[in-house]
Amino acid sequence: MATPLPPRNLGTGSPLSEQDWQGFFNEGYCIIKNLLSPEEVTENKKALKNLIRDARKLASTLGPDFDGRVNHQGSLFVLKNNSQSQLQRLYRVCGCGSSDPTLLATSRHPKLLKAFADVILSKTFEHIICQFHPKEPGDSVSFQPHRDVEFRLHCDPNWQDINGWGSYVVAVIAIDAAGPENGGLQVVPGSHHNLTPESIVPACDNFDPDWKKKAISPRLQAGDALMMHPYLVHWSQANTSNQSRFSLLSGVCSMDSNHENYPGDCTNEIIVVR
Ligand SMILES: O=C(O)CCC(=O)C(=O)O
Repeated sequence: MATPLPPRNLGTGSPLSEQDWQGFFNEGYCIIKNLLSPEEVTENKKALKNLIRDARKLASTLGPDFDGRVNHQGSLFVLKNNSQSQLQRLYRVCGCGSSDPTLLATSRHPKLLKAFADVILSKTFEHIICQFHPKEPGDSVSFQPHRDVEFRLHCDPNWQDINGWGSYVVAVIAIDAAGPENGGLQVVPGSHHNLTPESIVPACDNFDPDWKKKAISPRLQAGDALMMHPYLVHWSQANTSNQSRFSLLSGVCSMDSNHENYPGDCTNEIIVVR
């Protein structure tokens, strides 16, 4: 039996084809090819390198073996130091749009906002995630299998799937090309079906061996964005290549789904797509 789909009312001006849009609901993800131009990719790469430079300076003030979170420049840096107070690992920078206007603008790229409206089924939504994941060669950063809704529920136990179709979407914007060799995302198509926030159990504690067989690692070119349904099981392994995998994550939710403040000054803004 075909999976039911919501009515598509906001496709005008969206970069998603009908097939992409249906893929988001049927498979749990879709890809926007060339969301960013090569010039935009270069500009964002520069901004992210500056952010790493800032993280290095910050790390030097935090002391030996620091391992934790620090608010800085309106963003939340999550990092680990070595015994010489040097940055050993930058896990992520939450709310990174507060540190750099280019990153904020990219996370709210006009084409992306149209795509968000198209899959979140509303022109009004809340921007809660603007996050940098550096995944540098040898940094050992990996992500266990999870569904993003687990994090939404962790941040906000009163989180609600207001629109009944997930009410959250994240776009993983590739600033570097990504694939399995540099710690790219692995997704399990179709793993998002027949779930509600109430029925969610952590995917890593309830790992279905079939997921490993079904998982695919979509290859992204720099400038592409992968949009994910919040109930889709996904994970990523450490980057064992010699190529970085910089990603900028932008996530939005339906109005009234979220009741919490997210890290970073630039988050929790209400966006209205014109
Ligand atoms: O970018 C990655 O490698 C994983 C990101 C992820 O799974 C997430 O933020 O939910």
